[in-house]
Amino acid sequence: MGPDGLQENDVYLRTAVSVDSSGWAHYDYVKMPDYRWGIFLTPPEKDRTIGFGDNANMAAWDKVPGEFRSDLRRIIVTQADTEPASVEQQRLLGHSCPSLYDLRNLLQVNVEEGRHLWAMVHLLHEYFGKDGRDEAEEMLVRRSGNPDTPRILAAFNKPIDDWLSFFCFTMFTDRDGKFQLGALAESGFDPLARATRFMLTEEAHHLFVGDTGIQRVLQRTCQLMNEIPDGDVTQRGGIPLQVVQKYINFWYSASMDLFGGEDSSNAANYFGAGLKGRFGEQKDKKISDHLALDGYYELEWMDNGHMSNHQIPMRRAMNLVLRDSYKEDCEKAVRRWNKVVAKMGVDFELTLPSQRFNREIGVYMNQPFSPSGEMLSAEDYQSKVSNWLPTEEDRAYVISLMVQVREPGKFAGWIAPPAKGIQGNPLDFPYVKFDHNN
Ligand code: BYC
Ligand code: FE
Ligand code: FE
Repeated sequence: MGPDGLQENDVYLRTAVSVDSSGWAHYDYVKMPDYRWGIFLTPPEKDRTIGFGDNANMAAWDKVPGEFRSDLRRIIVTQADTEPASVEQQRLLGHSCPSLYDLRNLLQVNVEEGRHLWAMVHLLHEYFGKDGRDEAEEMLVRRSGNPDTPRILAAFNKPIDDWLSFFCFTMFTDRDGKFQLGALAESGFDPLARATRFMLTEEAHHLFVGDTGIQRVLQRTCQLMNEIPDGDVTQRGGIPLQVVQKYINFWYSASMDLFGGEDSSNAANYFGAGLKGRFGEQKDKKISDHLALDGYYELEWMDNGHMSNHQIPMRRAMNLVLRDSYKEDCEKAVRRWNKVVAKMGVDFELTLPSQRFNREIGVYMNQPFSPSGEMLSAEDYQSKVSNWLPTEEDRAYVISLMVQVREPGKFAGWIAPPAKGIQGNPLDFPYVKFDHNN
């Protein structure tokens, strides 16, 4: 279920060879089937203790604590399941890569997501015995988008048929990964903490691919807008800024759902047990209360026909707290993109939709909120939603632009080249080698 074709091509990949911070990355041509799926754990911290919850300050676990076994297994299974799901979603994109540089980045992301699955399956096999092995087998049965055996979380069943979706996914959905992995890196179950810490070092590149990918689309569109001031960029094969905004709305709202419900007893249990912390639980100076037994998170939602204020006890609001860290991170990127657009003299501002918009999970689920968070009537929402989410025509247009570009240094017309190549190599470096057979 990996990338379709491309098994025989030499790909200029980064491979993790050890965990020490200076020398873990090794760059060379590798055929994907030969990519080394190592299991990497960051070095153990001597006398590590649990950093939060009811078991705070006790020794971290190096075996599965019996009373939390099923919660822990469930967290690991949910995390593991997303990794192959993303590879399945992306498996056909190689056929329409906008450049060899982009193709290489796609394949780099794919092999690392494969490795992440391997790292999580290792935990299941090593620490959970038979039921862990059974869960690992199930992982091989589920398939992204399969109506009978879908992947666990909804965003991982949505198709990624074009590269604008791929960039939005790596920007917004991989970024959920950054925050979920960051929360698991705090775990009192030490093997999980050490595995996810190392995964996070790879995750940074996935986010880079998404962030710069969207930025390059914006740059190319603005360039076309400047060349044909009153014209329509679609006449020149560009992607209109409004369409980019709709894709952002789609993937950002789908990724918000990956944090679970706003008021969650699961989240409270995971935190209380010391299984899943907040982002930066140990390092962030702003987090000083590691018990979170006091205080409330206040949130407005619809109740008996009107919006009213609710107080969520802090531990039950941990999904929301994590999501807020995520939102802040996304906002920074959007501000950077807007600077790029403004610098090119184009008057357009990208925004992130409200947390209430287009939700399938939690307290705003299936309610007609606008991207600015306003409650609308169902009819009003229906009449406007084509301005906010990609329509069939938008998708068909974006897909029509997707043609494979294989000549080193050349880029498809809908995207600007990146600022620089990979690992000091020039843009026209053959990042993926094709011969006449493939
Ligand atoms: N879809 O208490 P609640 C990544 C269920 S991405 C479907 O609100 P909880 C990556 C839930 O199971 C990071 N069902 O939620 C990125 C529960 O069911 P039960 C992935 C959902 O449990 C790109 C009920 O609704 N990592 O690595 O606190 C490429 C009430 O749930 C969903 C993780 O997810 C949903 N979205 O939170 C490659 C970390 N949300 O109990 C990779 C591990 C909730 O009523 N997972 N439900 O049967 C977790 O920590 C939690 O399971 C979640 C859900 C945050 C996902
Ligand atoms: Fe991953
Ligand atoms: Fe990732």
